Amino acid sequence: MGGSGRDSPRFNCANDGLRENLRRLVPNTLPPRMPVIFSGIQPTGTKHLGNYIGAIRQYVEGQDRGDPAIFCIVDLHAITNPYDPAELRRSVYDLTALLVASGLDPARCVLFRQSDVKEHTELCWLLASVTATGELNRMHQFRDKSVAQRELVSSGLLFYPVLQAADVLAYRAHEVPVGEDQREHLELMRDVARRFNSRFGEELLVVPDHRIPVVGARIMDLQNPDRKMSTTGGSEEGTVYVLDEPKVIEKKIKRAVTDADDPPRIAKDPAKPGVSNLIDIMAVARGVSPEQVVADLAQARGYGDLKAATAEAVIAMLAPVKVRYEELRADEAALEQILASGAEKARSIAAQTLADVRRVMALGPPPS
Ligand code: AQP
Repeated sequence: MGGSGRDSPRFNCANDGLRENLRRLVPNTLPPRMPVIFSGIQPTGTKHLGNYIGAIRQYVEGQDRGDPAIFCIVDLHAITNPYDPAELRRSVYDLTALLVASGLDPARCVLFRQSDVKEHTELCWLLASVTATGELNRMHQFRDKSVAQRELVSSGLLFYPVLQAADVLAYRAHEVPVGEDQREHLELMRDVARRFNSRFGEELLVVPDHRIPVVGARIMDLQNPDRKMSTTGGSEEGTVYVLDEPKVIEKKIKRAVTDADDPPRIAKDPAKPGVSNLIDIMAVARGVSPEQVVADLAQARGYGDLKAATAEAVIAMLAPVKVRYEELRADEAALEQILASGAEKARSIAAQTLADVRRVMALGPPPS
Protein backbone atom coordinates (compact mmCIF):
# COMPACT_ATOMS: atom_id res chain seq x y z
CA MET A 1 0.00 0.00 0.00
CA GLY A 2 1.48 3.35 -0.90
CA GLY A 3 2.22 5.86 1.84
CA SER A 4 -0.60 8.08 2.97
CA GLY A 5 -1.03 10.66 5.69
CA ARG A 6 -3.40 10.83 8.64
CA ASP A 7 -5.89 12.51 6.29
CA SER A 8 -6.08 9.57 3.91
CA PRO A 9 -9.69 9.01 2.85
CA ARG A 10 -9.05 5.26 2.79
CA PHE A 11 -9.35 5.02 6.57
CA ASN A 12 -11.77 6.10 9.27
CA CYS A 13 -9.98 7.27 12.37
CA ALA A 14 -12.26 7.93 15.34
CA ASN A 15 -10.94 11.34 16.40
CA ASP A 16 -9.52 12.59 13.12
CA GLY A 17 -12.47 14.91 12.48
CA LEU A 18 -12.22 16.45 15.93
CA ARG A 19 -8.47 16.91 15.64
CA GLU A 20 -8.78 18.52 12.22
CA ASN A 21 -11.51 20.89 13.42
CA LEU A 22 -9.36 21.95 16.37
CA ARG A 23 -6.41 22.48 14.07
CA ARG A 24 -8.54 24.77 11.86
CA LEU A 25 -9.97 26.74 14.79
CA VAL A 26 -6.73 27.15 16.73
CA PRO A 27 -3.89 26.95 14.22
CA ASN A 28 -0.52 25.75 15.48
CA THR A 29 -1.87 24.31 18.73
CA LEU A 30 -2.04 20.79 17.41
CA PRO A 31 0.82 20.22 14.99
CA PRO A 32 0.58 17.10 12.85
CA ARG A 33 2.36 14.37 14.74
CA MET A 34 3.64 10.93 14.03
CA PRO A 35 1.26 8.60 15.85
CA VAL A 36 2.30 5.56 17.83
CA ILE A 37 0.61 2.74 15.91
CA PHE A 38 -0.08 -0.67 17.46
CA SER A 39 -1.93 -3.73 16.28
CA GLY A 40 -1.97 -7.41 17.13
CA ILE A 41 -2.75 -10.43 15.00
CA GLN A 42 -3.31 -14.03 16.09
CA PRO A 43 -1.03 -16.85 14.95
CA THR A 44 -3.99 -19.09 14.22
CA GLY A 45 -4.96 -20.86 11.07
CA THR A 46 -3.86 -19.65 7.72
CA LYS A 47 -4.40 -15.96 7.19
CA HIS A 48 -7.20 -15.12 4.78
CA LEU A 49 -8.07 -12.29 2.45
CA GLY A 50 -10.06 -10.54 5.21
CA ASN A 51 -7.02 -10.48 7.50
CA TYR A 52 -4.85 -9.32 4.62
CA ILE A 53 -7.12 -6.49 3.47
CA GLY A 54 -8.56 -5.47 6.86
CA ALA A 55 -5.34 -5.65 8.83
CA ILE A 56 -2.04 -6.61 7.18
CA ARG A 57 -2.18 -4.04 4.36
CA GLN A 58 -2.91 -1.36 6.93
CA TYR A 59 0.16 -2.43 8.92
CA VAL A 60 2.36 -2.06 5.87
CA GLU A 61 0.86 1.36 5.15
CA GLY A 62 1.41 2.38 8.78
CA GLN A 63 5.02 1.38 9.22
CA ASP A 64 6.42 4.66 7.89
CA ARG A 65 3.72 6.81 9.50
CA GLY A 66 4.12 5.39 12.98
CA ASP A 67 6.69 6.52 15.50
CA PRO A 68 7.00 3.75 16.21
CA ALA A 69 4.69 1.33 14.40
CA ILE A 70 4.41 -1.77 16.57
CA PHE A 71 2.97 -5.10 15.40
CA CYS A 72 2.51 -8.02 17.71
CA ILE A 73 1.89 -11.70 17.07
CA VAL A 74 -0.57 -12.37 19.84
CA ASP A 75 0.12 -15.96 20.87
CA LEU A 76 -1.44 -15.34 24.30
CA HIS A 77 -4.72 -14.56 22.59
CA ALA A 78 -4.45 -17.70 20.49
CA ILE A 79 -4.48 -19.95 23.59
CA THR A 80 -7.97 -18.78 24.55
CA ASN A 81 -9.30 -21.34 22.05
CA PRO A 82 -8.41 -25.06 22.09
CA TYR A 83 -5.01 -25.45 20.39
CA ASP A 84 -2.09 -27.77 19.67
CA PRO A 85 1.13 -26.45 21.33
CA ALA A 86 3.47 -27.73 18.59
CA GLU A 87 1.28 -26.15 15.94
CA LEU A 88 1.22 -22.83 17.80
CA ARG A 89 5.00 -22.60 17.67
CA ARG A 90 4.96 -23.29 13.94
CA SER A 91 2.14 -20.83 13.37
CA VAL A 92 4.10 -18.02 15.00
CA TYR A 93 6.87 -18.54 12.42
CA ASP A 94 4.30 -18.90 9.62
CA LEU A 95 2.79 -15.55 10.53
CA THR A 96 6.14 -13.81 11.03
CA ALA A 97 7.17 -14.92 7.54
CA LEU A 98 3.81 -13.87 6.11
CA LEU A 99 3.94 -10.40 7.63
CA VAL A 100 7.45 -9.78 6.36
CA ALA A 101 6.54 -11.22 2.95
CA SER A 102 3.58 -8.82 2.84
CA GLY A 103 5.90 -5.85 3.26
CA LEU A 104 6.58 -5.35 6.98
CA ASP A 105 10.22 -4.41 7.41
CA PRO A 106 11.64 -5.20 10.87
CA ALA A 107 14.03 -2.27 10.42
CA ARG A 108 11.11 0.16 10.00
CA CYS A 109 8.70 -1.23 12.59
CA VAL A 110 8.69 -3.23 15.80
CA LEU A 111 7.56 -6.81 15.13
CA PHE A 112 7.45 -9.19 18.09
CA ARG A 113 5.74 -12.11 19.86
CA GLN A 114 3.37 -11.11 22.65
CA SER A 115 4.47 -13.74 25.18
CA ASP A 116 8.07 -12.47 25.01
CA VAL A 117 7.00 -9.22 26.69
CA LYS A 118 5.60 -10.01 30.14
CA GLU A 119 4.35 -6.46 30.61
CA HIS A 120 1.26 -7.40 28.56
CA THR A 121 0.04 -9.96 31.07
CA GLU A 122 0.90 -7.81 34.07
CA LEU A 123 -0.97 -4.82 32.67
CA CYS A 124 -3.91 -7.06 31.80
CA TRP A 125 -4.31 -7.96 35.48
CA LEU A 126 -3.93 -4.34 36.59
CA LEU A 127 -6.55 -3.15 34.07
CA ALA A 128 -8.92 -5.85 35.31
CA SER A 129 -9.38 -3.66 38.38
CA VAL A 130 -11.19 -1.08 36.24
CA THR A 131 -13.05 -3.47 33.91
CA ALA A 132 -16.56 -4.68 34.72
CA THR A 133 -17.38 -8.36 34.13
CA GLY A 134 -20.73 -7.23 32.70
CA GLU A 135 -18.91 -5.42 29.89
CA LEU A 136 -16.90 -8.53 29.05
CA ASN A 137 -19.97 -10.76 29.12
CA ARG A 138 -21.69 -8.51 26.60
CA MET A 139 -18.90 -8.65 23.97
CA HIS A 140 -20.18 -10.21 20.74
CA GLN A 141 -16.98 -12.13 20.14
CA PHE A 142 -17.19 -13.73 23.60
CA ARG A 143 -20.82 -14.65 23.09
CA ASP A 144 -20.21 -16.14 19.64
CA LYS A 145 -17.06 -18.04 20.53
CA SER A 146 -18.23 -19.31 23.90
CA VAL A 147 -21.13 -21.03 22.13
CA ALA A 148 -18.58 -22.80 19.90
CA GLN A 149 -16.41 -23.93 22.86
CA ARG A 150 -18.65 -26.75 23.98
CA GLU A 151 -16.33 -28.66 26.32
CA LEU A 152 -14.78 -25.80 28.25
CA VAL A 153 -15.47 -22.10 27.87
CA SER A 154 -12.10 -20.70 28.93
CA SER A 155 -11.99 -17.67 31.18
CA GLY A 156 -9.25 -16.47 28.83
CA LEU A 157 -11.94 -16.00 26.20
CA LEU A 158 -13.84 -13.71 28.57
CA PHE A 159 -10.64 -11.84 29.43
CA TYR A 160 -9.53 -11.52 25.81
CA PRO A 161 -10.55 -7.83 25.48
CA VAL A 162 -8.71 -6.88 28.71
CA LEU A 163 -5.50 -8.43 27.39
CA GLN A 164 -6.13 -6.66 24.09
CA ALA A 165 -6.52 -3.37 25.98
CA ALA A 166 -3.23 -4.06 27.77
CA ASP A 167 -1.50 -4.79 24.43
CA VAL A 168 -2.39 -1.38 23.08
CA LEU A 169 -2.28 0.75 26.24
CA ALA A 170 1.18 -0.56 27.23
CA TYR A 171 2.58 1.37 24.25
CA ARG A 172 0.41 4.48 24.69
CA ALA A 173 -0.66 3.93 21.09
CA HIS A 174 -2.68 6.61 19.30
CA GLU A 175 -3.87 4.43 16.46
CA VAL A 176 -4.97 0.82 16.17
CA PRO A 177 -5.40 -0.49 12.60
CA VAL A 178 -8.03 -3.25 12.63
CA GLY A 179 -10.97 -4.61 10.67
CA GLU A 180 -14.56 -3.69 11.48
CA ASP A 181 -15.04 -6.79 13.70
CA GLN A 182 -12.74 -5.29 16.34
CA ARG A 183 -14.71 -2.04 16.78
CA GLU A 184 -16.44 -3.25 19.96
CA HIS A 185 -13.16 -4.32 21.60
CA LEU A 186 -11.61 -0.97 20.69
CA GLU A 187 -14.50 0.90 22.33
CA LEU A 188 -14.01 -1.16 25.48
CA MET A 189 -10.30 -0.41 25.53
CA ARG A 190 -11.00 3.32 25.18
CA ASP A 191 -13.41 3.13 28.14
CA VAL A 192 -10.86 1.20 30.20
CA ALA A 193 -8.15 3.81 29.50
CA ARG A 194 -10.46 6.70 30.45
CA ARG A 195 -11.63 4.92 33.58
CA PHE A 196 -8.09 4.13 34.65
CA ASN A 197 -6.98 7.75 34.17
CA SER A 198 -9.97 9.05 36.08
CA ARG A 199 -9.63 6.49 38.90
CA PHE A 200 -5.93 7.19 39.47
CA GLY A 201 -6.02 10.93 38.76
CA GLU A 202 -3.46 11.20 35.94
CA GLU A 203 -3.78 11.26 32.14
CA LEU A 204 -1.36 8.37 32.08
CA LEU A 205 -2.88 6.07 29.49
CA VAL A 206 -3.54 7.27 25.94
CA VAL A 207 -7.10 6.74 24.70
CA PRO A 208 -6.46 5.14 21.28
CA ASP A 209 -8.31 5.70 18.00
CA HIS A 210 -9.26 2.78 15.81
CA ARG A 211 -8.26 2.94 12.19
CA ILE A 212 -10.62 0.98 10.03
CA PRO A 213 -10.25 0.93 6.24
CA VAL A 214 -13.05 2.70 4.34
CA VAL A 215 -13.07 -0.12 1.77
CA GLY A 216 -12.46 -3.71 2.87
CA ALA A 217 -13.13 -3.29 6.60
CA ARG A 218 -15.32 -6.37 6.48
CA ILE A 219 -14.55 -8.84 3.71
CA MET A 220 -17.38 -11.35 3.51
CA ASP A 221 -17.33 -15.12 3.04
CA LEU A 222 -17.66 -15.81 -0.68
CA GLN A 223 -20.22 -18.57 -0.06
CA ASN A 224 -22.15 -16.78 2.72
CA PRO A 225 -21.79 -13.09 1.91
CA ASP A 226 -23.91 -12.18 4.94
CA ARG A 227 -21.09 -13.43 7.20
CA LYS A 228 -17.54 -12.15 7.45
CA MET A 229 -14.68 -14.16 6.05
CA SER A 230 -13.30 -15.81 9.16
CA THR A 231 -10.70 -18.25 10.43
CA THR A 232 -13.05 -20.28 12.58
CA GLY A 233 -16.60 -19.52 11.50
CA GLY A 234 -16.40 -19.47 7.69
CA SER A 235 -16.78 -21.94 4.86
CA GLU A 236 -13.66 -23.45 3.30
CA GLU A 237 -14.80 -22.69 -0.26
CA GLY A 238 -15.79 -19.16 0.69
CA THR A 239 -12.44 -18.31 2.29
CA VAL A 240 -9.49 -17.25 0.16
CA TYR A 241 -6.19 -17.82 1.95
CA VAL A 242 -3.26 -15.53 1.27
CA LEU A 243 -1.12 -18.55 0.42
CA ASP A 244 -3.68 -20.36 -1.74
CA GLU A 245 -2.41 -21.44 -5.16
CA PRO A 246 -3.60 -19.12 -7.98
CA LYS A 247 -5.79 -21.90 -9.40
CA VAL A 248 -7.50 -22.35 -6.04
CA ILE A 249 -8.09 -18.60 -5.69
CA GLU A 250 -9.58 -18.51 -9.16
CA LYS A 251 -11.88 -21.45 -8.41
CA LYS A 252 -13.12 -20.00 -5.12
CA ILE A 253 -13.82 -16.57 -6.60
CA LYS A 254 -15.49 -17.99 -9.71
CA ARG A 255 -17.84 -19.98 -7.45
CA ALA A 256 -18.68 -16.98 -5.26
CA VAL A 257 -22.37 -16.57 -4.45
CA THR A 258 -23.85 -13.49 -6.12
CA ASP A 259 -27.60 -13.05 -6.73
CA ALA A 260 -30.34 -13.89 -9.20
CA ASP A 261 -30.99 -10.37 -10.52
CA ASP A 262 -32.09 -10.55 -14.14
CA PRO A 263 -30.49 -8.81 -15.87
CA PRO A 264 -27.42 -9.03 -13.63
CA ARG A 265 -26.50 -5.68 -12.05
CA ILE A 266 -22.92 -4.90 -10.96
CA ALA A 267 -23.44 -2.35 -8.20
CA LYS A 268 -22.64 -1.69 -4.55
CA ASP A 269 -25.93 -2.23 -2.79
CA PRO A 270 -26.73 -3.66 0.69
CA ALA A 271 -29.33 -5.84 -1.03
CA LYS A 272 -26.51 -7.37 -3.12
CA PRO A 273 -23.93 -8.49 -0.50
CA GLY A 274 -22.13 -11.01 -2.74
CA VAL A 275 -21.65 -8.59 -5.64
CA SER A 276 -20.74 -5.72 -3.28
CA ASN A 277 -18.11 -7.93 -1.63
CA LEU A 278 -16.49 -8.79 -4.97
CA ILE A 279 -16.46 -5.10 -5.95
CA ASP A 280 -14.72 -4.18 -2.69
CA ILE A 281 -12.19 -6.98 -3.02
CA MET A 282 -11.37 -5.99 -6.58
CA ALA A 283 -11.14 -2.29 -5.62
CA VAL A 284 -8.57 -3.01 -2.92
CA ALA A 285 -6.63 -5.47 -5.07
CA ARG A 286 -6.43 -2.99 -7.94
CA GLY A 287 -5.87 0.04 -5.67
CA VAL A 288 -8.90 1.93 -7.04
CA SER A 289 -12.30 2.97 -5.63
CA PRO A 290 -15.37 0.70 -5.78
CA GLU A 291 -17.00 3.33 -8.03
CA GLN A 292 -14.11 2.93 -10.46
CA VAL A 293 -14.57 -0.84 -10.47
CA VAL A 294 -18.27 -0.43 -11.26
CA ALA A 295 -17.45 2.04 -14.04
CA ASP A 296 -14.78 -0.28 -15.49
CA LEU A 297 -17.33 -3.11 -15.61
CA ALA A 298 -20.12 -1.09 -17.20
CA GLN A 299 -19.89 -3.21 -20.37
CA ALA A 300 -19.61 -6.55 -18.53
CA ARG A 301 -21.88 -9.30 -19.78
CA GLY A 302 -22.66 -10.64 -16.34
CA TYR A 303 -21.28 -11.72 -12.98
CA GLY A 304 -18.85 -14.07 -14.74
CA ASP A 305 -16.87 -11.04 -15.95
CA LEU A 306 -16.87 -9.52 -12.46
CA LYS A 307 -15.60 -12.79 -10.96
CA ALA A 308 -12.91 -13.28 -13.61
CA ALA A 309 -11.60 -9.73 -13.16
CA THR A 310 -11.67 -10.05 -9.36
CA ALA A 311 -9.79 -13.35 -9.45
CA GLU A 312 -7.15 -11.88 -11.73
CA ALA A 313 -6.65 -8.83 -9.47
CA VAL A 314 -6.44 -10.92 -6.28
CA ILE A 315 -3.95 -13.36 -7.81
CA ALA A 316 -1.78 -10.44 -8.97
CA MET A 317 -1.88 -8.95 -5.46
CA LEU A 318 -1.07 -12.18 -3.60
CA ALA A 319 1.35 -14.00 -5.92
CA PRO A 320 4.46 -11.99 -4.91
CA VAL A 321 3.61 -12.48 -1.22
CA LYS A 322 3.55 -16.25 -1.67
CA VAL A 323 6.92 -16.32 -3.45
CA ARG A 324 8.58 -14.20 -0.77
CA TYR A 325 6.89 -16.22 2.01
CA GLU A 326 8.40 -19.50 0.79
CA GLU A 327 11.90 -17.97 0.92
CA LEU A 328 11.48 -16.47 4.39
CA ARG A 329 9.70 -19.42 6.02
CA ALA A 330 12.64 -21.73 5.32
CA ASP A 331 14.89 -19.92 7.81
CA GLU A 332 13.38 -20.24 11.31
CA ALA A 333 16.52 -18.96 13.03
CA ALA A 334 16.26 -15.70 11.08
CA LEU A 335 12.56 -15.41 11.96
CA GLU A 336 13.35 -16.02 15.64
CA GLN A 337 15.99 -13.32 15.46
CA ILE A 338 13.45 -10.81 14.07
CA LEU A 339 11.06 -11.60 16.92
CA ALA A 340 13.73 -11.45 19.63
CA SER A 341 15.05 -8.11 18.53
CA GLY A 342 11.48 -6.75 18.20
CA ALA A 343 10.67 -7.96 21.73
CA GLU A 344 13.65 -6.11 23.13
CA LYS A 345 12.46 -2.83 21.61
CA ALA A 346 8.86 -3.46 22.68
CA ARG A 347 9.89 -4.27 26.26
CA SER A 348 11.79 -1.03 26.64
CA ILE A 349 8.64 0.96 25.76
CA ALA A 350 6.13 -1.13 27.72
CA ALA A 351 8.32 -1.20 30.84
CA GLN A 352 8.07 2.59 31.13
CA THR A 353 4.27 2.50 31.02
CA LEU A 354 4.19 -0.30 33.58
CA ALA A 355 6.44 1.66 35.93
CA ASP A 356 4.01 4.60 35.75
CA VAL A 357 0.98 2.37 36.20
CA ARG A 358 2.52 0.64 39.23
CA ARG A 359 3.42 4.02 40.73
CA VAL A 360 -0.11 5.47 40.52
CA MET A 361 -1.63 2.20 41.73
CA ALA A 362 0.76 2.16 44.72
CA LEU A 363 2.21 -1.23 43.83
CA GLY A 364 5.73 -2.16 44.86
CA PRO A 365 8.06 0.02 46.88
CA PRO A 366 7.38 3.78 46.95
CA PRO A 367 9.25 5.78 44.31
CA SER A 368 12.49 7.18 45.79
N1 AQP B 1 -13.39 -10.63 7.19
C1 AQP B 1 -12.56 -9.68 7.58
N2 AQP B 1 -12.52 -8.50 6.91
C2 AQP B 1 -11.66 -7.51 7.30
N3 AQP B 1 -10.82 -7.63 8.35
C3 AQP B 1 -10.82 -8.79 9.05
N4 AQP B 1 -10.12 -9.24 10.12
C4 AQP B 1 -10.52 -10.49 10.43
N5 AQP B 1 -11.47 -10.89 9.57
C5 AQP B 1 -11.69 -9.86 8.70
C6 AQP B 1 -9.09 -8.47 10.80
O1 AQP B 1 -7.91 -9.26 10.82
C7 AQP B 1 -7.15 -8.92 11.97
C8 AQP B 1 -6.59 -10.15 12.61
O2 AQP B 1 -7.56 -10.84 13.32
P1 AQP B 1 -7.22 -11.94 14.39
O3 AQP B 1 -5.94 -11.69 15.04
O4 AQP B 1 -8.42 -12.12 15.26
O5 AQP B 1 -7.00 -13.19 13.50
P2 AQP B 1 -8.00 -14.29 13.07
O6 AQP B 1 -8.32 -15.19 14.21
O7 AQP B 1 -7.41 -14.88 11.86
O8 AQP B 1 -9.26 -13.43 12.68
P3 AQP B 1 -10.62 -13.93 12.20
O9 AQP B 1 -10.59 -14.43 10.84
O10 AQP B 1 -11.52 -12.80 12.55
O11 AQP B 1 -10.91 -15.21 13.07
P4 AQP B 1 -12.21 -15.54 13.80
O12 AQP B 1 -13.36 -14.96 13.06
O13 AQP B 1 -12.22 -16.99 13.82
O14 AQP B 1 -12.02 -14.92 15.15
C9 AQP B 1 -8.04 -8.07 12.87
O15 AQP B 1 -7.65 -6.71 12.77
C10 AQP B 1 -9.41 -8.25 12.27
O16 AQP B 1 -10.22 -7.09 12.43
